[in-house]
Amino acid sequence: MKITEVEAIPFAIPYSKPLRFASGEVHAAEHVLVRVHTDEGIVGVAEAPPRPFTYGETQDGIVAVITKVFAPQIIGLTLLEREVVTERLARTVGNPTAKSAVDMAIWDALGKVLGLSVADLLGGYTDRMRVSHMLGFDEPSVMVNEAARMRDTYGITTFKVKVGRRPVSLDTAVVRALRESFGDAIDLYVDGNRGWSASESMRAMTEMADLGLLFAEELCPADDVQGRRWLVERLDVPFIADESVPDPADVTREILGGSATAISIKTARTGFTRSRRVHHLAEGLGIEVVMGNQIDGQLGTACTLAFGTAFELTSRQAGELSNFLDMSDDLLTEPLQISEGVLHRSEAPGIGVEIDPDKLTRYRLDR
Ligand code: MUC
Ligand code: MG
Repeated sequence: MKITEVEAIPFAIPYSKPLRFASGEVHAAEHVLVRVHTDEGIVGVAEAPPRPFTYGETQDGIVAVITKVFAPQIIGLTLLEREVVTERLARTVGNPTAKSAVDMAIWDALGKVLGLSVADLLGGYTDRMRVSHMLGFDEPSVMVNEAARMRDTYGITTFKVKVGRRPVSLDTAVVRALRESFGDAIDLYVDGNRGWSASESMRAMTEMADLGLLFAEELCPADDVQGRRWLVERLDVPFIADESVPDPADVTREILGGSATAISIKTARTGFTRSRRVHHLAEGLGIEVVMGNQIDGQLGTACTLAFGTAFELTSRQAGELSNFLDMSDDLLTEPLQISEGVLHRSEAPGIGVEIDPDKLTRYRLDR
């Protein structure tokens, strides 16, 4: 069970439809595939999505920190020493998706060695999650058509609408058009990616007060400390902290400080080991959780699903598990299948998915 090698392979797969939101936009999945090899020939995999606009990481930086810093720190440890790995990686500041991919690839390898799924190793609560689809910036009619396509093709009825544009009416018009088109047949919530000020957020939420939103997420920056507390105190829906809570300590600070009342857990940024800490903390604080999407490919989505299905709290709400549908292709041998608005997890050992070697050869950037 000894770790013998850690690979970080950059790859790029174009999106068929770019995703636009207040803090940035994504046209291609320029991610890093992490492979952790063991002395028994088992290989664990996971992917790191660079999000410079959220965490400051880049594809080249992720490859460099994994191969030059993390690999030498963990080669020789066993798959059971995950807390030692976590402690060693924590010596480097930042780099959340690079750390998380290494952590999840180790869990994948461990599951494969034991013949057990990661979801069962973590908690084994359920085998499925309802899916929530994220709608990026566009005209109201385009976003309504996209939601209709997702409902008709995949049975998805929960939508997270990207907001944070100016004037706020650009976004409130979209949410209203969605509600008017689908009535109560869909659930809606909004994510501002820090695009608005606290007062703009309040104005937008007041305008949308009759639209029955489930949640509001990161409408304004957590660094606007007083403004955000003022906003959160006045809202009558849970306010989800996402990019403002990359670590368990941030969850504690934001929730106890009154700057959020719910959190997004993203395995892309807290792996399995630290997501478990975040989950336990959320349970202890008594706050709601949504399994978020770091604009993941299918491998990253399988990781989110593995973690989300492990616990009652993480599987209660629809999880953001469908952004890969906007990619032109992927790396897996068996594509994930969403039907009737639900994604079932694989029973196979580890994360439960396999990388297609031909696809990897086609999309990798280092050869
Ligand atoms: C999300 O929930 O915010 C967009 C930026 C980011 O960091 O994650 C995505 C989705
Ligand atoms: Mg978000």
